[in-house]
Amino acid sequence: HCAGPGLKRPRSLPALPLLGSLLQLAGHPQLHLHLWRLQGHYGSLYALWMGSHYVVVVNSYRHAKEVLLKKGKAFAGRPRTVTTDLLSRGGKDIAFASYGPLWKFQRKLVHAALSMFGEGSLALEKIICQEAASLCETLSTAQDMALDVAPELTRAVTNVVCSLCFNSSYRRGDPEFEAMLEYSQGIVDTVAKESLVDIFPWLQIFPNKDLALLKRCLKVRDQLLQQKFAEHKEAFCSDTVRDLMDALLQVRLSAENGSPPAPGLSLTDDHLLMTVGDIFGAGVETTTTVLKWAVLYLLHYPEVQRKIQEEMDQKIGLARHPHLSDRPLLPYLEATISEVLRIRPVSPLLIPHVSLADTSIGEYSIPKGARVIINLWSVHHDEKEWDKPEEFNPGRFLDEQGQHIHSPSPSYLPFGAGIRVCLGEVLAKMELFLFLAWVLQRFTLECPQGQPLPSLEGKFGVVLQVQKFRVKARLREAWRAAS
Ligand code: HEM
Ligand code: PLO
Repeated sequence: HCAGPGLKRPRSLPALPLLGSLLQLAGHPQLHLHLWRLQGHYGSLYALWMGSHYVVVVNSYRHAKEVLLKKGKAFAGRPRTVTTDLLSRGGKDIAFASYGPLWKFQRKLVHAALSMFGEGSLALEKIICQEAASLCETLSTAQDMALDVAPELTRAVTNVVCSLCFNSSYRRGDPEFEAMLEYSQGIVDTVAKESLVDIFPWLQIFPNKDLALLKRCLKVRDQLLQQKFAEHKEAFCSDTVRDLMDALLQVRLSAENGSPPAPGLSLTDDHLLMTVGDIFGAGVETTTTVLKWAVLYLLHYPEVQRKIQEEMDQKIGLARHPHLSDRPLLPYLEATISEVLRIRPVSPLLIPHVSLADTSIGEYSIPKGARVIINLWSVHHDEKEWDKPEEFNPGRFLDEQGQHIHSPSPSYLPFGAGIRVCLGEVLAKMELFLFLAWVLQRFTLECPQGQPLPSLEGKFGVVLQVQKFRVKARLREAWRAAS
């Protein structure tokens, strides 16, 4: 393509015909770290070829904000890939659907439904607190044992989204929940990793272990979604909209009665299913991942944990449970959550964006159809913006008066920004605050005796995963004395 006047093309990694820049990428499973390191040689914005796809990698917040905010609409597309097409039935969801009237409509619907049932509502706070209480119950029965907290955290979070999406919940050991854990792990392990099948779609004609696993997991997920869908259709009554599934059915009903999302367009069953699937999947995997990272960092930084507990003892005491309205009282806990989201971004490369027209980023020309990867890891670890970026220091998110601030640097975008910004930010922050506050009011989390501190290294994928680890939850003396 032709660079416009005054514009230049991004510097490109070496590329071979057909293979593209594969030789520079192969053998680096931690793609976010590799793309971050390549800046040293190619500068903060560079290009590469994934097979026949032209990809631009953005590592600085200025360019990231130009893509997401200033030119949000020009970069609002999504690529089609083999794995995300399987996950979303060819982009019939929200996250992996390209820009268009149906995507817009689905986003608006979910946004409205989330504000109706969720965000800020007392009903939702009550559900989260109920799950927090049940989580604390489990921790106290497993006291002083080396417990794998991951399934417990996942169940707590799952039950919140489950009640939001399906007006249902899971008990401990529920076989449907165990099945969900297994299929979701399989999906996270295989989807949207810029893996070989996504770069070379023709590879799917050969036997491929990952692709087979993904298909197997999707079959289980689809059965589960389908069953919930059938139950909701059966019980649907337009007077009482109980959850997101009902809300979507309701909108479809009114579309059938003459108000379609856009002329000639309609929401099919697949669209409804994939939309709920997105919210359910995102609702579970993201928030759980952050909670796991938070617990892991608290094991590594006991002084941070102590400070959170001191703040809680002073501001809330031990005679009552934490509420959402306590958020302004607990700036150090809020700062800790912000720092976890910085140092281990859930979505280290966001979801790739695609340019919908010839355009530019900074002084670089970008052709229509380019895939743009925003490296959030680089944005959150930029040494020009963050003092000792690898150091875990919640204090960065406090001002001189000790109040929580959004960010000390503009180089902070844990939920993305612009028209593709995360739909679940408010919900996720409610959950993170309440779950951590409830647990830390009662327990001190420790590394089991005689075991080394678990690794802080993440595992790259569609979310930045935490490696398995065990925790000892010790009931706090103060709590024991108070009750
Ligand atoms: C998209 C972060 C929780 C639903 C995203 C994106 C990020 C993100 C970085 C991609 C933005 C982009 O591609 O430009 C997070 C973090 C979370 C979280 C850090 C937890 C702490 C949630 C929850 C939900 C959710 C709880 C569901 C209720 C979505 C959806 C999208 C999205 C549907 C796709 C939006 C679109 O493509 O239009 N999120 N998220 N997220 N998130 Fe979240
Ligand atoms: C997680 C595994 C689920 O089984 C399916 C699913 C649906 C939506 C995805 C989510 C997974 C991973 C995190 C994603 C989310 C949509 C938006 C979110 C990609 C694959 C983020 C962080 O961008």
